[in-house]
Amino acid sequence: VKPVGGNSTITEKPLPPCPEMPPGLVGRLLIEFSSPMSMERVQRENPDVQEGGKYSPLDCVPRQKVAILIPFRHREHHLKYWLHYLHPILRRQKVSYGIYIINQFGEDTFNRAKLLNVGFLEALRDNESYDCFIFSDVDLVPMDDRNLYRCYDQPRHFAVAMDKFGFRLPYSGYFGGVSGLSKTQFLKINGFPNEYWGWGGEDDDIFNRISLNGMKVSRPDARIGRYRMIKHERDRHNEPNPQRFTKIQNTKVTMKRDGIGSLQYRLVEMFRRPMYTNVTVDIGRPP
Ligand code: UDH
Ligand code: NGS
Repeated sequence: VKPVGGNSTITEKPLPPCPEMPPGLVGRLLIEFSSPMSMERVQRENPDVQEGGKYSPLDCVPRQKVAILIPFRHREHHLKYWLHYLHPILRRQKVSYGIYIINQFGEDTFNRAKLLNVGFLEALRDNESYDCFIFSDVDLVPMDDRNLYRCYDQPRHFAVAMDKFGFRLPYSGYFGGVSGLSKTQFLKINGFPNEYWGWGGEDDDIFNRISLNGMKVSRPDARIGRYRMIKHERDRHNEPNPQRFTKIQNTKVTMKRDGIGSLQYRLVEMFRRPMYTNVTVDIGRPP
């Protein structure tokens, strides 16, 4: 108890740790993408989010600091919906987090996994104390806030029941859409592969890395891990990669040389918007 002038006192009670299961969750959510959305509205409805899309609960001490990384190029329309739905969910979940949009510079072939490797390093450069990394596609919104965006004892796959797959896992080794690894788990698998240019296979390679390093994927119950995907056409410069089938056969050999340890890129710019931090990066092009 600190005396503060006169006879008034302020009692400084230490904050409790944030609960395992936050009490303010609502469960199943109504998610739709037909009403128009604007960044102004997202900002207006999330006044407690700090510059750069950062937030920390005020009434408890979070157990983890979570960097949420989104691979990105030309999907502004999807990003508005993602931010609109996710900021309130993460707030109810009592997550301490920062949102990072990892934007691929130029128009060469897209490379999702390499962008996520860049996101890992750039988020750590921004704040050394992140200990959990969640990797989310920009077009995937959870339909239940009990699907907690934090890290677990084993690498986590969150998007287990997507609408486009009839709310089921498409195959048992599926690790796409939304996943999360602690810093230690991520470094143990040498991060993600840098050499998957174009669509497909990189998530299977990550699954292989996890298994080959003696870890096991953890998942929520399919009744809770439900997702809606914003419907869209195939992007330009992200054609299916014809090499993906042979590449995923070779993870055991390639993961040693290809990963976070061999990542090369050129940071083009980094700037903060009210609802997110943008990291624009030149990751080169396929050989
Ligand atoms: N992404 C971009 N821009 C691109 C490509 C990909 O931002 O040009 C990001 C985005 O976060 C996206 C993620 O990478 O959610 C995964 O890419 P994707 O959405 O293209 O992959 P998905 O499997 O779709 O969802 C593949 C094309 C499906 C075409 C269906 C036509 N009816
Ligand atoms: C597998 C792909 C994965 C992809 C998954 C779902 O076949 O990268 O389909 O695709 N693996 C290979 O191509 C080797 S989806 O239905 O979302 O287009 O995530």
